Amino acid sequence: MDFRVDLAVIEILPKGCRFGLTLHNLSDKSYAAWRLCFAFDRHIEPQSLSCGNLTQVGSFCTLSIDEAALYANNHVYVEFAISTSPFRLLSDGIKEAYLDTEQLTHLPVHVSPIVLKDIEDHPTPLPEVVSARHKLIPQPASMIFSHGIYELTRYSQISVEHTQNQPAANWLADEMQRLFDVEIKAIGQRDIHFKHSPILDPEEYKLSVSEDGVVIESTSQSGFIYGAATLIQLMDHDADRQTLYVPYVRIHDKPRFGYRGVMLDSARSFQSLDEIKRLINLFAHYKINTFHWHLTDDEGWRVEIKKLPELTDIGAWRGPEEVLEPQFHHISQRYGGYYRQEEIREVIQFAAARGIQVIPEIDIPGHCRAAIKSLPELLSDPEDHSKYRSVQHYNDNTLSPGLDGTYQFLDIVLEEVAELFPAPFIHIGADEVPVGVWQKSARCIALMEKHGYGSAKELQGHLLRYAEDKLKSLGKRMLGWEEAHFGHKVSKDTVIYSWLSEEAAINCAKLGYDVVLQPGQTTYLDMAQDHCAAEPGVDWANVITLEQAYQYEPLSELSADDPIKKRILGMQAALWTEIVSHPERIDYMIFPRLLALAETAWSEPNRKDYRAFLARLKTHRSLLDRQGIQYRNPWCRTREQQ
Ligand code: TNX
Repeated sequence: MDFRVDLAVIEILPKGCRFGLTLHNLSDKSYAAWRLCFAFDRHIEPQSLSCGNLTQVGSFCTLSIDEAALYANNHVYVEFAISTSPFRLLSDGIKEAYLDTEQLTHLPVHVSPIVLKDIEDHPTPLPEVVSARHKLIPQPASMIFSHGIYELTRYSQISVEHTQNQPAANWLADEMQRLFDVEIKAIGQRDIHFKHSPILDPEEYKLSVSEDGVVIESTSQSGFIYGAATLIQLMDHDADRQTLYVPYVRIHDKPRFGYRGVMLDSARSFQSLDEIKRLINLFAHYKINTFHWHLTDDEGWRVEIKKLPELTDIGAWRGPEEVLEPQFHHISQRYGGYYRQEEIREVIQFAAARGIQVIPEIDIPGHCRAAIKSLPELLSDPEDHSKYRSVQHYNDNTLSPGLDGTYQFLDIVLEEVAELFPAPFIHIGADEVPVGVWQKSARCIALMEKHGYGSAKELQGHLLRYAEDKLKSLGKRMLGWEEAHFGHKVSKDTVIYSWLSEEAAINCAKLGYDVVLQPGQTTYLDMAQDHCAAEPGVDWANVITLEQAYQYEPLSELSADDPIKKRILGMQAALWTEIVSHPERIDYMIFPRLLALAETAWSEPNRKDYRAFLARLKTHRSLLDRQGIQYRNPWCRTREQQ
């Protein structure tokens, strides 16, 4: 490559750090005019630049130095600073870069790994464990093994007592074929029998394996899926004989929490439909029952809205020639995509067949840059002169409660989304509304005066209350991040997803809200997995080791019988995807930490034990390997270099 960019931390400041950036021209050609475009996640302080000009929109930076030509076999050097926490991870550096010159654009630039001041390499020791006899995750409520094994072959058959059990039986047959290449007939004799048992709770199931075969008892589709998931994990495969062995066992199991979710951000990085289905299918194996789909954000609008095609014609794409600037990765190309409504229906059906409900998130009023840039006539107010900067460095990403267009937009979007997703919930985001929004908007000021509001938070509450009422009229309950209750306008019917801290969850529960726990410090799968600079990820909330993910005990500071706990619907793991650009990285960030979190969501605390979990995980790896999952193997450190 003709160009290379080096970035080095040259000084650690009391808050932040200072960098030296060197752009090398390794070619024999000189360039009088040039600009370097690169992706960098932190806000560069404009006044800290030692020379040249720098613009930054989100993570997309453009640097030019009028007075410095880029001579052949020479370099230019510039310094700048950030004022957020210092860098510890290599993945914090420049992610990608390209060069534009007078004649040529998008010239590839090699990015060398960032040179950090101190290289952290303190891997968390892993307790020595012997592989467990079985590989069940999450741990069932009660399980008694007895002597003997039942053999399942290509000639084995599944029988169902009730047509309602058929989807779970089909899923089991499909998974046995996919995982072990053992094709099993879905009807016939009772090798595996799905038995309807109305005395069980909706998510409860029983599984028994004996010389008479396998019986899965439940009363609901999800209970049968959980029984099937458990059965799959109990199977040992003999490839030569094309046989599966299942130990004799009696299991009686039910979940600790009714809500066990995974949130996936499809806005910052776009995943194909097949990838979404692959993930949902894997989640079903760990008895996850909710897929929270983050479909809109500053960097992309991913859900087709038939009445507003601009949202996806424009807002689903970013790139050097697009309305939305490139961000994070693939920066020299057009990047993006969206899900057509019929594709979303397919995903919903696919998930439902695996006991998983799909909850969409339309993030408002912050995180709306893709929508605003797609529909400027409707959503942007030229007379709003407010100055703000969002956490992700945008100054134009927030819907205005003072514009009629905002309400028209909400009506159309919420109507179509409510129609599309059968779940009785819709998540409306409400996180990270930047400080300073709406302050210099005549329309917003007038609205505040009309209603006697004293703060921007009340105005935010006003807009969210509108969304809540609209959703109620459409038969849906509103869900929102913890900021949704700011301004005290939404009703207590809103469910709060706490992400900043456990304390916030307790406060919201005390205020009377139902809460889903998703604390960044223990459930964010985009956080790095160990105290090593080479670990991919971010660390603003924490470094989350497997042990920390496992040891998370929801609301541990409250006593077991504190009535506040009744307000906790459950918990959720989240994968934000700013730096998670491809399926291998998704696997690496999700597995095995999701398994640890899934066990906390499903199993009662007295059934949990980290060493015992590790022992099961050690055995469980064979199942992950069988599927080619690119997980972070805690017993094989070299993978961390990936
Ligand atoms: C915070 S959690 C966010 C996301 C980012 C994430 C990165 C929340 C409601 N907002 O917008 O992607 O941090 O870790």
